[in-house]
Amino acid sequence: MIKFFMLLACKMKRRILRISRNSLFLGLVLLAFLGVGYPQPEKVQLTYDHYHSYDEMREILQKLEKAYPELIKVRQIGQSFEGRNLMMAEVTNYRTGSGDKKTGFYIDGNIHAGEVTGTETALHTLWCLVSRYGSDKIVTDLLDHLVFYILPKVNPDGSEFYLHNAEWIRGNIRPFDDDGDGRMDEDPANDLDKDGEITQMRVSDPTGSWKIDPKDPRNMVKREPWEREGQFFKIYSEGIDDDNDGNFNEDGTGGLDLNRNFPALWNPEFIQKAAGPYPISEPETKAVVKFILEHPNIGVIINYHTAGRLLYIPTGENPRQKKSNKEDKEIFELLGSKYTDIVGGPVKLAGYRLSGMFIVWGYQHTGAIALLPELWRMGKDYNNDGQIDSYEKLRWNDEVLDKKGFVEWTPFNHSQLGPVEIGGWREKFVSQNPPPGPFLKEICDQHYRWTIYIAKLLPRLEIVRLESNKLSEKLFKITGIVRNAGYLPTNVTHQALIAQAVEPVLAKLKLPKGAEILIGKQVTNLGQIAGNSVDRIVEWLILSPSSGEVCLEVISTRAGTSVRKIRLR
Ligand SMILES: [Ca+2]
Ligand SMILES: [Ca+2]
Ligand SMILES: [Ca+2]
Ligand SMILES: [Ca+2]
Ligand SMILES: [Zn+2]
Repeated sequence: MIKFFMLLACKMKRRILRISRNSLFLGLVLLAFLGVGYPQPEKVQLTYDHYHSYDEMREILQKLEKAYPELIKVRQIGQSFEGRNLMMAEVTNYRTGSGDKKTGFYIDGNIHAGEVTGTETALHTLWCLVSRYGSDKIVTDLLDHLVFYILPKVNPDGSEFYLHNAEWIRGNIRPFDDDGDGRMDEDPANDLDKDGEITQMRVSDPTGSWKIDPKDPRNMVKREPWEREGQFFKIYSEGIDDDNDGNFNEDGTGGLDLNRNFPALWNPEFIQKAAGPYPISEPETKAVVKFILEHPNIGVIINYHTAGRLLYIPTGENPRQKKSNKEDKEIFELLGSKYTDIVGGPVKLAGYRLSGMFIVWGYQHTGAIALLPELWRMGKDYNNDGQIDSYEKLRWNDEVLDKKGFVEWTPFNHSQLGPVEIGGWREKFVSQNPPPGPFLKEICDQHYRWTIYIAKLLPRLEIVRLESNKLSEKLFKITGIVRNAGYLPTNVTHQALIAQAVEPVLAKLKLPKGAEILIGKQVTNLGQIAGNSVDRIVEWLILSPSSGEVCLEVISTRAGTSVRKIRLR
């Protein structure tokens, strides 16, 4: 502790020396500040130069919690298959009330093992929120009224495996029979050329269906059906056919897809591959579902993925009535168009072709605004036609990545295939995730800005006035004026009503001892209150022998709780 203060004093001294003119005054202010016993927390730095491992993520969360104890509480919401704690940061200004009394905004990343950009985006959002509290007016206001639940790694086992092995992985780590041959994980990829990356192998073969692109020999293109002359190739993923079934790398480590394991529109393996034996069969998905159901205040769910630079929104379909919720579709479209403005990517509907998806469950079963941004798309659309073709990718590799994103085809003597060439795109930190650095930072910034935009639309219950009028001796008229000061209704979505996920807004009046209500109810049901709507007026007639205090508490599942007191007079 003493060391900490000495360090701080040293820093202060250096700062004071730098300031020339008003140094005495400022110095006094700073010393007074120190003397009162409010040392400024050591700032926690967040870097974008690499992808954070599970331990590094945990350390960042713990450091932030230590630096901003009035804004963050870190907790574990469950454990992964391998026993890692699923670490979540709850972020709100605790001085204005506990999290469960505020609208909840849930954010997670890295449910797919390799989509580690989601972890960084979640950490960046967390870091921005706490480090800007007090200096940024909007963030300050949001943390005073909302609670963010941030889970940077839904699938920490898969994430660790992805970050520390050459082999690619999508699901969790639990052994899984990808190819249905009755054996689990029997043929993983192998980094034959030991460059830390699984790329591709091309093998000259007259029956092959690929050929070298004459426009760029790095590129492989499909052989035309009529082509007889020329050199043709077969392409395999880099590795050995460990089980000699003729396929390469068809059953690697793990394989169960956590984002097909949620309890909405779930289907068994023979319909939806990698869905798992039953919904929330996995500890990771079960923990997420349990947490969300235990926090009915959650009005928004953002589930970060990486492939495509686009936003998936729910269709807005209401499965009970087999029709779309018009008002919800409009909200999704609004958030989608804002996504396109800020991030630059298109918006797609998360159709029901894919079963057991988190956002479909989040929307249909809990009525949350549930969104799935795909954070990254490699390459550059040089001719602005909306597509990035292989030449644009290669040009981007040459000009922007200094040719480091593509492994040049290099001869290799394969134990089963004979002479092959190994090469192709680097998958992990070029194709699936951006190379660390400015690309990553930009993605984090853009999605943070979009998150703030959504947060600003959330409902906000306020008691704008509470009045007491003495009508006669012992007789008082109490008037409360209640407002939803947000844009969205107190139920957030229409689906929340269909799914019975929200309670009506209740106005509860607490009276001083011996008082009784003559007209009005102790608990008044205000139903749901639309955003930007006319104020609700609640009135009571009270008989009270003494001039005590009345307290009005207005409670909503997803629009927060507001409390106000007044003396009878
Ligand atoms: Ca197998
Ligand atoms: Ca497997
Ligand atoms: Ca390799
Ligand atoms: Ca095989
Ligand atoms: Zn994904």
